[in-house]
Amino acid sequence: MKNILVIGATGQIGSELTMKLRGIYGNSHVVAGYIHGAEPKGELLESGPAEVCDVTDGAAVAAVVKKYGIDTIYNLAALLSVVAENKPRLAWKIGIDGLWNILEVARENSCAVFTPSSIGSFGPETPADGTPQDTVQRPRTIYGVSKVTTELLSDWYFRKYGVDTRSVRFPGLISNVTPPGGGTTDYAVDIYYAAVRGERFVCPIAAGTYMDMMYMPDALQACVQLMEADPARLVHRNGFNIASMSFEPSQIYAAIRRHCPDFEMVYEVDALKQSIASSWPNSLDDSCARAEWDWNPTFDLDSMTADMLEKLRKRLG
Ligand code: AKB
Repeated sequence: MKNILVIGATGQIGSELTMKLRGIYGNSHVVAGYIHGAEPKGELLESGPAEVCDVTDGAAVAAVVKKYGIDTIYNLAALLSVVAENKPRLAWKIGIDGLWNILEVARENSCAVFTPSSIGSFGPETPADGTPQDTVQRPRTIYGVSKVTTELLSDWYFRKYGVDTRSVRFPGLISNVTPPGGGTTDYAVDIYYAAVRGERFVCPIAAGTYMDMMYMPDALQACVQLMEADPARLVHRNGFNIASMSFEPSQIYAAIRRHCPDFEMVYEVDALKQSIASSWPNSLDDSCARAEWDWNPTFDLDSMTADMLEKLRKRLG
């Protein structure tokens, strides 16, 4: 990788990934792509190039790719699961019509492409525990349908045209920098903000609902490590299962209570979020990622909780 374009650079993953990539490859080699209304600010804006880059406008993306001699695109443009369920046409336009544009630009300009998939690509018929890499994918959400399509279309571009497409299935991502917006797993971020602000947390997900989660530093490492992996070792390409922890609401609550003994949580289950969460696996088997590109996460629930609380306390006071 020499010249990288991050599309969605101001979003939950993009804001941190762009800075990590600039740290590795040099500030001037990583372009922050954003859309109007989500302009970069502060360090993200000042440390390197930034360009308007809307996935629904293929010609504009191609112009940025040519201008900077881009060879690698991180395509992070997407609506998360809950928002997508309420705006299905827009979710498809960004997730799939947009992906088509990106893959065409990549084909014409010899770029590698990373477009994340998700645990949302699975459905209720998928084996819920130790979900295998290659298994049933019959999601019930438009988000999941678009993620399965993302995996298949990306694989097809690799087989048909040799475009170097690679991706992981992200679990719920937990970060202390940019909050997520409109995901089913967002509760696992919101709960830390409530704890640090001294507020009672109202949990929208029912007790006993397990989902895979991951701390952002491990997720960023996965992106970089997969894109740097030796292609000769890759049996799979798009949609590697990755995992580092799986928990249900009372377990994250208990982990936070060890630091904040007065913290309170009550349940007020949100029907849409719960129906999505119940259709997703409990825990993925990530042995293919470990074998094919040495995936090896570092944070578990307790070490993530200690770090999240420390960082949020510093930032929020
Ligand atoms: C969501 O909840 O929609 C996302 C995801 C797991 O893909 N965080």
